[in-house]
Amino acid sequence: MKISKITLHHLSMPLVHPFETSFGVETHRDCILVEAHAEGMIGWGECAAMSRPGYSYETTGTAWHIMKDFLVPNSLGHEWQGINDFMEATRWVRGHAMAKAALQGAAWDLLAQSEGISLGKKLAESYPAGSKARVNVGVSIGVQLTIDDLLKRIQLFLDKGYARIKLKIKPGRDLETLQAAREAFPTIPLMLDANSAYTLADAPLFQKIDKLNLLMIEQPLAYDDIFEHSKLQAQLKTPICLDESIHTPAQAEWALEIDAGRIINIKPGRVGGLWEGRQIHDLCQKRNFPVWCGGMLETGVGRAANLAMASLPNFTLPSDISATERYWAEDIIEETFVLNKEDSTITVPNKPGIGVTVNLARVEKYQIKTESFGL
Ligand code: OSB
Ligand code: MG
Repeated sequence: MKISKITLHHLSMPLVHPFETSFGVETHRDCILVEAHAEGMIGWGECAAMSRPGYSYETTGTAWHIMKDFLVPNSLGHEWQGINDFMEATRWVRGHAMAKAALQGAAWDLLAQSEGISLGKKLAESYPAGSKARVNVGVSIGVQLTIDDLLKRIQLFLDKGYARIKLKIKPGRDLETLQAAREAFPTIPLMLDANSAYTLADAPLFQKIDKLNLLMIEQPLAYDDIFEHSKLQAQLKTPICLDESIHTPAQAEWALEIDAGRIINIKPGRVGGLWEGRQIHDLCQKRNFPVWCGGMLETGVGRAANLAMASLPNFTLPSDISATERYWAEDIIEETFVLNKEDSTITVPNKPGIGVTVNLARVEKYQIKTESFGL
């Protein structure tokens, strides 16, 4: 296979509801879509980088630069067969996982299309159990203005059928909020995500949170740490889940080795791509640690790829892959992802490739910048 042309699309899409985390409030989601042409097919990938370097050092600006000046020129005209072959041309680029993952995503879409199978099937081809048709999902709720607002929002999503609720916390909006949620909903699968807003000096706070019977505590400490997470995990019975801290399969291995956490949130963008995400899935499975797929407020393109990855057998915990309506009044794909209320799942696309159709008119509507490379 040879990619002859790549178009980058920088979009800015209005979210249906502002999303507040410990690193800021998002009312719009900027993203870059990669449109890769090869042999009469078009493959799509989505770059998870956000407009500001709050979650990660990558931004839509850095990703555009890295793709335009290095990844795209090296990928164009490069003859490849499997995905490892595709990655060979850009392996020399250090870091910039989200930029790389976006291009790798488009390559996976092309690869699965060329074989006439869904991305889920393609990713699962070497697993005896194959891939799942439906993926367990939950919902991630941002920091709300008041506890009352939060309890209403939890109820809203429970009524829609989401079985697992994740609450964002930040300093000053943590213990009291979590206690109120647990008191109002004593038995639901509940978890928190601190997005690296705390330090080891906050261990006493987490010991109190430890009593709330949460599913997991996601990324309490620094985005580049595993050492202090291991010190904190030793003081808690609730499993720590690592998100920001894990950038490579090797780091996942080290974290499990030192008991820095007992669950890993896999985001293909954060770890460099679906190939790396699958590696982490495999190594966790070997050690009997469960994984789940995190979300980055993706459009339908990124969500379709996340669903395919989360259909692998060891994605046993509910993923942050919610229905289209939770994010967008109007998505840029034709399909709408809906929650299967009876079992809190979303059905994995089964058409060839990522299995969704991009609506180019809507891409154009939300586009703030575009550039094409190659012929
Ligand atoms: O930490 O998991 C996170 C969104 C943007 C950046 C980081 C995170 C999130 C979410 C949203 O929690 C998950 C979703 O897409 O539903
Ligand atoms: Mg997180």
